[in-house]
Amino acid sequence: MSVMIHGKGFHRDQGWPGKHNLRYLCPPDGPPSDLEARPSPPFTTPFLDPLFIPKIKQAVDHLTPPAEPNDHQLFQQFPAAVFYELREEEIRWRFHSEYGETWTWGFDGSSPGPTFHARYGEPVLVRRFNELQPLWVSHLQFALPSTTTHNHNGHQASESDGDPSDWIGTGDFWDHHYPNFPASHPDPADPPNRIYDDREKLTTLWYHDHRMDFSSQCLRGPLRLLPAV
Ligand SMILES: [Cu+2]
Repeated sequence: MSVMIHGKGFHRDQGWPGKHNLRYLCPPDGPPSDLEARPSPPFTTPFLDPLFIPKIKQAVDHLTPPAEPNDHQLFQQFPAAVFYELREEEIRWRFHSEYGETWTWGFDGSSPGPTFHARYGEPVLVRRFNELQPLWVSHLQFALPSTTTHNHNGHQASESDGDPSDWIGTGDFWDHHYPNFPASHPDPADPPNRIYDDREKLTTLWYHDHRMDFSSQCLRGPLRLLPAV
């Protein structure tokens, strides 16, 4: 069979980008003999589906129980007044119209999860609930339903950073304090003063599961940092 892949001008049976790199894959049980004939994940036609645009995450009025300021190293310095609840769930999802529906994990019912819009100078607190099915009940047998979420490249204290060993199990929640301040360094002429460099400001970040030995198991989503208003 010879199928033109849209926009690329090459054929499935004539090779595809990265095909020869398959020999470098080292699955723990050894590479399947038909890896090249039946690559995993299977082919999809690029640019066939409209891009999935995650919902914009909406804040909640308050958290119950409230966040504990003393649990966060930077809370006094950057008190959060905007609160979010984020839920990790097992969901049915279709990643591409050429695939069937499959079980996966998502944040707030989608994969990737919702987009957070945050602003510099506006610290937020995200309460993340692990509502995944317990081990052996979950449909995903290759992942562990104990999770920790890292806001990639965000400047946050260690307890909010999604440390690989800070995982929580089904039914628990974890509070992440995101101070949303730009990178800075002490002013050499006046050390208590800090110098901010606009070139160090981040704009689009992503958050993802960060559990030790199971990093980035299905759970991910975008976060946009917008200029201060
Ligand atoms: Cu990361």
